[in-house]
Amino acid sequence: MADYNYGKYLEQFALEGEPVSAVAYGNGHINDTCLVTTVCGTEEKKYILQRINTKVFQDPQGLMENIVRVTEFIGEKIRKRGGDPLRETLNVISTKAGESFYRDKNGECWRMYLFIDGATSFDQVEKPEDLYQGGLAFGRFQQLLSDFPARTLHETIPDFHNTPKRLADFRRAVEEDVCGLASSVEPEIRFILDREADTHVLTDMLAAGELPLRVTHNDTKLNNVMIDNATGRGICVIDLDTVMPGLALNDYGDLIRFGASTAAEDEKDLSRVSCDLAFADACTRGFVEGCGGSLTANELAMLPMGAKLMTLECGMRFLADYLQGDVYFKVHRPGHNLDRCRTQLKLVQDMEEKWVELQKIVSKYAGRRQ
Ligand code: ADP
Ligand code: GN1
Ligand code: MG
Repeated sequence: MADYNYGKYLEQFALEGEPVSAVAYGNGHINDTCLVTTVCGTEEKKYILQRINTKVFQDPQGLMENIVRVTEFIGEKIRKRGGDPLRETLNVISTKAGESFYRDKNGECWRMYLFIDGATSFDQVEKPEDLYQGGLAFGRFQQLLSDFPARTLHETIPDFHNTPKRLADFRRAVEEDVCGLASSVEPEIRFILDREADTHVLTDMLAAGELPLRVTHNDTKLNNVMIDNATGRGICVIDLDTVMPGLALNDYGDLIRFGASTAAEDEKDLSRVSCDLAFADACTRGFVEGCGGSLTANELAMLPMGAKLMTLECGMRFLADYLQGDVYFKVHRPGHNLDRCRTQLKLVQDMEEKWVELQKIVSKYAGRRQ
């Protein structure tokens, strides 16, 4: 966002105080995020300004409508429970015209949130306790939305976690091979195609009525939870762009994909990448507890499959993007998406080798759910 003149966006919003700085912030792969500071008398206020990625989210109006409704719904519950709705949910700052976002004359869409101060979003796991807290926060988030009218939510990215559809998109990227890179990544392509039978296991169960459709977050990376610096508690789930009807298994799966990995998502040295069972244990304990006994027997039984499929799906999305010339995920170096794909495939392989242990972890917490 370095080239933007933020002033003209900031003046559109109903902020407290005068903006004094705006700096690029965070490590998301999708939106452009900026930390804004204002001064109000002797007091400083902080906000988040984001440019919504409208290539990825093509209906910003529907997306913001979802976010406003979901955050108000959660905020109300937090208030009733005596919590702090200014820190325990995102708070959208309206524009001076009373809108939830501002569309500039070039069609770019901007939104603002209150900044959640005194809390950290971890890009890399530092300790299992953070994973437990992350799992707990995402499980609770799903619970808080269990009585939200799911059908009234806009589907912000259609088929977002439809893994068979993702595989079809991946195949097309390989066949089209627009950058002429496919022959250099044959082992990775083969690894993915060899697992075709797995890709539709959960969607088949959903279609057969064996898994429930819930309101889910759909992007449950640890860095989408704010962990309170003082208490160590996961206080707020952020990055709500993909909240829509989905599978609890995908939220669990993405949590494990990112949280149980021993290395960064873009680690180049694959010998450092594996699925850590203590990390997986902490994520599982938190998530199952956070869901508060609501997961069905089928959901519990399929949790390891959720972890494997979310990781495989993410791997194929990174590789498809590499083959298509890095058009979706932000990249910071040549081959970045390929490096990311390779970590995901390494994790899938490791999960397959540790399948029995992963099932044991799930059984341990599944038994305690009532
Ligand atoms: P992306 O979709 O690009 O991942 P996010 O909404 O997750 O965008 O924001 C990117 C990062 O900005 C987050 O990982 C977090 O560090 C920070 N962030 C976003 N919203 C807030 C907020 N309200 N308060 C504090 N930090 C935030
Ligand atoms: C993106 O927005 P961010 O960085 O939290 C992506 C997720 C991927 C993730 C991989 C809308 O998440 O689906 O799992 O990168 N979000 C979208 O790190 O595509
Ligand atoms: Mg994010």
